[in-house]
Amino acid sequence: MISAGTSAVQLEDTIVSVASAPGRGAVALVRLSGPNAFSIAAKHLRLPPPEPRVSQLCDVFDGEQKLDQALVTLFPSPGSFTGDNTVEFSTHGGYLVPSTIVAALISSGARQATPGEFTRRAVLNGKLDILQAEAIGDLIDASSHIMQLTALRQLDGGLSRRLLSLRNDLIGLEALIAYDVDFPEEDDGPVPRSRIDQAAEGIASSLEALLSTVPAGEVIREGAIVVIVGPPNAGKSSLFNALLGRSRAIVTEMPGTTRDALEAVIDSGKWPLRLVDTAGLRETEDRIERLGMEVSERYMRSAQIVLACAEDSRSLEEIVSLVSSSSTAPILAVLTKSDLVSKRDESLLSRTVIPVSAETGTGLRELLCAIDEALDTRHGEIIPDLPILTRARHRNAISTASSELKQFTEAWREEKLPATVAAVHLRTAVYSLEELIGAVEVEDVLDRVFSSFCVGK
Ligand SMILES: Nc1nc2c(ncn2[C@@H]2O[C@H](COP(=O)(O)OP(=O)(O)O)[C@@H](O)[C@H]2O)c(=O)[nH]1
Ligand SMILES: [Mg+2]
Repeated sequence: MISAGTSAVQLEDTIVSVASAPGRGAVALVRLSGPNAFSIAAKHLRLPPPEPRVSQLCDVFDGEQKLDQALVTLFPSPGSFTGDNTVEFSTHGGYLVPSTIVAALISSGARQATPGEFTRRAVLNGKLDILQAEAIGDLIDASSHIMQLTALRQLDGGLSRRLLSLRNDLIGLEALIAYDVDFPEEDDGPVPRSRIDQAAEGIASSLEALLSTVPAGEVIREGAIVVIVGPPNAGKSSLFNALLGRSRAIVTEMPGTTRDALEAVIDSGKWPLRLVDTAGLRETEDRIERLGMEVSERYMRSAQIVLACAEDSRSLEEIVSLVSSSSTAPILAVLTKSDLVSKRDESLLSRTVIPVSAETGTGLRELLCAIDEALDTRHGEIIPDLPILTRARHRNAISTASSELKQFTEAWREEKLPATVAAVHLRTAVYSLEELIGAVEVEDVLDRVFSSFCVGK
């Protein structure tokens, strides 16, 4: 289990913080947690303390001065978020009221919590594992519905269970090797080599399956960069606005209006998209416009999808070939202003060109579907019940486990090393999964995980 024995973790302190975001709002949440939470709270309430887990409207005082009328709820240990005695004050919102209550509680012996300290205590008290704690951070930071779902699934323990079962399989494999080493001449014969091979292969392919979710996890977390490029005046900014469903980019009839890149998030389809409107690509002497085009080119290089836009088929071909030379991302050829396309041009439309009109809205839905399909092809479809790796920490630990397992298998198959030495690789693989879940002493892992948390969580 996790040891809490370092000075950085002062579990005996009672900590307090405003848990809601600062600013004007109807209500705010002040959280007080630790061994003295109940006695500290009692000093600021005149009524006898409320029943556990029942919210009660109480006046909150600082000495003789009334600070607020708040709903107060007591959560006795261990049945609280942190696992310690906890008091939650649902106070009136705004800048002043919650902070005066926090100040009063601090004057009675509580300490201001550090970012993520409540969740950290929940981990140290065994209420959550580290993956679940990370899921809370992800849920708070989620900017798309799929990130929200992924985080909730991880909070529910989906990824933890998957990793625990892989860890147990690895330990099973270790046991087979140990048996083989200890009793090589048993009556039943040693453990058949094929059994060990199969067990190792099964685990290796499960680890690979998890690793294969990394690119999708990255897109889910960050959003897929979808860059709109094309010659000036092609209707790129109009398409950007139409896809966003609101006016964001400046649209004019003057070529060269969009000089920088504009980015906005679309979360209406399967994948979260970071749509980028860029400056038109053309030969120019204008220094600022040239800088804008350099930004376009940079975006194109980091894009997951490029929408190559033009209003006639000849310039569309040109822009598609220009994009192919500077981006490895899938390119969707988009024929803009389709409301203006002449009959002759229409006959040229191939199935690979998506005609859209920002003016009438025609083709926008088809374009969004094509983007989702291209992302499915590139990153694999999002399978609702399969855990997805969304953090570099996960990827690193599972890569380590996978490569250690490979080294074990090679050494074992070629009988290069004694089995006991080969088994050291298995131990390292087990350790890296345990570190990922937080089943070993991992103060530094905790520090890394909680460094990005907000205060009050
Ligand atoms: N008829 C029609 N005109 C459009 C459409 N999209 C853009 N335009 C016009 O084309 C001109 C250039 O549009 P804009 O979005 O600024 O192009 P950009 O330079 O590629 O960003 C503007 O006058 C727009 O009103 C469309 O779908 N249909
Ligand atoms: Mg523009």
